[in-house]
Amino acid sequence: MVTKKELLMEIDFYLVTDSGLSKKGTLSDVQDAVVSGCKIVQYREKKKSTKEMIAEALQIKAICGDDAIFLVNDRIDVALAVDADGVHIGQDDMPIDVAREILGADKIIGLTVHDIHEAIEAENNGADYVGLSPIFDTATKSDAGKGIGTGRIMDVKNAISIPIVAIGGINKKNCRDVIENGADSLVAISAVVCSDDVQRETKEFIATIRETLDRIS
Ligand code: TZP
Ligand code: MG
Repeated sequence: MVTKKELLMEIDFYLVTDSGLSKKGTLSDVQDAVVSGCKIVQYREKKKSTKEMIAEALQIKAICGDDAIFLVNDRIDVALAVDADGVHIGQDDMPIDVAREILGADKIIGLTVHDIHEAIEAENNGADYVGLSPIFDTATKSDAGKGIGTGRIMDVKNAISIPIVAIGGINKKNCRDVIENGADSLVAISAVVCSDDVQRETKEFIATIRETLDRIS
């Protein structure tokens, strides 16, 4: 069986949940994305109680099963409570070495980085992948800052060997450019969860990413 860490090397479209933006709800979005071939889901929930999050996280974990990696944003306690595959944390969250100590070697830890220096530090401190953010301006995260542009992705790619997940303002028009410039995977929140058809959007993102990766390899 492929381990979740091995599966991390195969990710293309990466789903991050957003219950505030979602048209059909978080569980529906996860279900639609996973049946459409999405191999990684991050449960990002800023408004619900810990109790509600644990209940929802268990349902997401069940949907992901062996098919998709299941990560929890920020909340290491919630990830531990439901035995998620890992966490995604930011620069101001728990330091990565402390998170690793708590979670153990087998869990996946993703870290948000904004530049090449943070990316190198993330790899040196044991991150399994970096989320490079934000590539473009975005209204989805109010404190995301200005888009760094696709040109910066390749600089990061040349400096680290763990996977790069691009995030921020990505849609179907600009996603080829993101992959051509060195991203291994990408997140598109509003472009997917605000849609009427999350299955169609997920499939189209995956097809475009795969086609672009094949063309440039
Ligand atoms: N982290 C950096 S940008 C962002 C997050 C969670 C929001 C991305 O959302 P969208 O709608 O894909 O721009
Ligand atoms: Mg965070």
